[in-house]
Amino acid sequence: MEQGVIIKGISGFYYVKCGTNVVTCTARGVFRNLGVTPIVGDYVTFERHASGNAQINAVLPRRNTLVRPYVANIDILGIVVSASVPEPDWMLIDKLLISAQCASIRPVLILNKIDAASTATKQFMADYFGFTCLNVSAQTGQGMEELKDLIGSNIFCLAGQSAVGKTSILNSLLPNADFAIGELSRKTERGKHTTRVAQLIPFGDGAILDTPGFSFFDTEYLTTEQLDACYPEFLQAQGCRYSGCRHISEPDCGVKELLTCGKMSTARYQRYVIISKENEMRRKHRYD
Ligand SMILES: Nc1nc2c(ncn2[C@@H]2O[C@H](COP(=O)(O)OP(=O)(O)OP(=O)(O)O)[C@@H](O)[C@H]2O)c(=O)[nH]1
Ligand SMILES: [Mg+2]
Ligand SMILES: [Zn+2]
Repeated sequence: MEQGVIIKGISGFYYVKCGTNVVTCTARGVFRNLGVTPIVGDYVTFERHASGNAQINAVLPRRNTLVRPYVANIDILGIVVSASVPEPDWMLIDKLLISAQCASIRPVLILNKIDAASTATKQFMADYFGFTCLNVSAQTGQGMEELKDLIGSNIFCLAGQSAVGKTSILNSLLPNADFAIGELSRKTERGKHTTRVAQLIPFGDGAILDTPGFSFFDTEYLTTEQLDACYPEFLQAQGCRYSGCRHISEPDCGVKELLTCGKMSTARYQRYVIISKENEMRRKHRYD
């Protein structure tokens, strides 16, 4: 039995990196019965058969799993935001921040295309109190040294909307890489989903995962406490009159006081309320 890490999966075939080799494996039928699908980032054991086929036997316990993008065993989630086009979807960004933190993955915000930045987007980034934010440009190379330092020996996953420049960043970090990048649609100024599958690429003592862009996303079911723990802003709050305060319509709410004294952005708070209500809906449906 050998062990390796899945670097890519395409229609039932898994590419497993084992030392310097990459072995193409299928997964045993038993996975389907157990409802376990091996995913990129998984450590697996596999066996080579005399026929030349190789088969994954087991997925080793995961340190963490993300659903969007669907990858495992990540140290840092690099949430890539475009400083120009496509226009950032801040709700998607907030939800990605939440999902990373709930999976005990450190999120960092990477503002790419800083060479073509709109002032509005730069201002919105200031709303993200308490998170690491890096300004970079895959085009000019600005900020790439800092990004390299940040990646270090970590497993670093790039995530975000289509055409924010995830693959461009990867190409810029790897001197000889030439992964396909895509234009934006001229009419809609949106991405064309150039990267189709997640891929793990060794990088120094760590690795980078490039993933397909997406625009729709729901967080896992969360309690108010779990959700609140994802907002570093709330740490500055003085406390709420009611325990179990949802910070929506309750009187003497410490979180709402943050808004009046400018310690939390109104836009981020408004999205918090939407996410909180979505979670409440899901909680209700769970017990129906
Ligand atoms: N001005 C500018 N354009 C950039 C920069 N980085 C990427 N782009 C452009 O943005 C477009 C999309 O880049 P990609 O790297 O394909 O974006 P992606 O996030 O990988 O997109 P998907 O694979 O579809 O999810 C391309 O036209 C790039 O040339 C940058 O730093 N500055
Ligand atoms: Mg891409
Ligand atoms: Zn409150």
